[in-house]
Amino acid sequence: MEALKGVKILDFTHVQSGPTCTQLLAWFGADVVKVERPGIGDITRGQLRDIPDVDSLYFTMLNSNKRSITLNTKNEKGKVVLERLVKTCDVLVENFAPGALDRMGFSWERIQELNPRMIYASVKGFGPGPFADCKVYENVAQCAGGGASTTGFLDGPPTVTGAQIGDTGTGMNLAFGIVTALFHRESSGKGQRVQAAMQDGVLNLCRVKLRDQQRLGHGPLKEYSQHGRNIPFGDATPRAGNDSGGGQPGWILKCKGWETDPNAYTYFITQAAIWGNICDVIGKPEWKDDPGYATPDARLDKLTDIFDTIEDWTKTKTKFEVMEICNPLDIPCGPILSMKELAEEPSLRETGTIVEVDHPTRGKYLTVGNPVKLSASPPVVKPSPLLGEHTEEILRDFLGFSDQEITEIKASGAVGK
Ligand code: CAO
Repeated sequence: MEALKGVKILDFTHVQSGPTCTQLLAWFGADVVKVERPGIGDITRGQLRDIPDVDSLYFTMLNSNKRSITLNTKNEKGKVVLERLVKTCDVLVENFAPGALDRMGFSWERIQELNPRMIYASVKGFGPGPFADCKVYENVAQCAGGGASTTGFLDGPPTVTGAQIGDTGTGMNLAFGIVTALFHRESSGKGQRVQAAMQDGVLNLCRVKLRDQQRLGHGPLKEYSQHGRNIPFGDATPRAGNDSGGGQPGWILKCKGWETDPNAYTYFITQAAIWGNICDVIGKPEWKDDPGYATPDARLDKLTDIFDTIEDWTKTKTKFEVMEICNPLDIPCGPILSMKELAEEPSLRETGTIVEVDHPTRGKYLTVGNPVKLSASPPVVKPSPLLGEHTEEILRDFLGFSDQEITEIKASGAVGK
């Protein structure tokens, strides 16, 4: 049984952040109706295309399990259809530039008048404040949310990460807010406004860096390798390379084959509780009782040398051999897995974390499945809709327009390919 069966979502989202949210709700079984501009649709349909005239992977990987209706919401008949959608649905999700929905004539006040049970959910780049009116994409959010200033190496520029923490991260926050508001509506009978800003989402994911910002006021951050290298701290949380960010020092180390394979590396954590196991495995049993190495505090100023010594050992093993040897000894470590390795990993296919989908015009492709697993409601990932694929059935069956009305709507140009 699909957990969100019966929940109707008016999906006014585009690009990545909003579509991530509504795709998650669709995977959980909500009926997601994606409203797209006739002729154009979500801009990502045509971006980064790998096959001519076929919806891009960018689009298909963000819009599975949805239905698509084309609708020009600036056309008078289009506004009538949008009004019916607002009255029919439980949730409206949008991530337009600030003010776009108001400019269409659908302010929060109007939406409440039309449907007091409506949950109106938005992603914006920034919350209220100096940048509230700005348009924002992923990397802007990473930079404005503290991700970039704390990512990269000390002697390099601020760096963004390939993980879409601004877009997908915020989309997930919004989905959580929507489900919470739906839960609240059960007792209150009323909808509410749900807002998630990308800057807020990134900053939330960077909380350990805000932690370190405050700790800086009380002395150097001793677990940062910068400290061991006697480089003074400035007044803001620095970039920490591959330092672990937690209380247990870690670093990325070369493994066998690193000279030719860019991903022949492992992440290795020198967890205090198993220090003795690490000393044995790397052939340094004398470090176990040496006062200069025996305690975490004593090791802090030698971390670079310690990781160099561990690396002398990891370089003799493949990243998988390191894992096989270290795991039984409870030494936390992890291979650096390439996208190729992840795409081919059978266990991720078995759990549905990566799925193969058959698309009517593209054929088979890989996409991510739901990263959240519900025991009673396992999701089935279906292909994304073609532009306007469900226009007719949504007008007729979902919104209840008569044949005559549908003819008039079509004649007005409000819908169409
Ligand atoms: N019918 C008629 N008009 C429509 C329509 C439809 N079905 N769908 C959208 N439009 C109109 C909007 O009303 C808007 O018109 P106005 O500017 O006249 O109000 C116009 O299309 C463009 O919308 P937009 O400003 O949202 O799109 P953009 O490409 O210029 O900006 C983006 C894209 C992502 C920068 C912006 O939407 C934004 O900042 N969104 C919030 C933050 C966000 O989600 N960013 C993440 C995106 S993923 O990296």
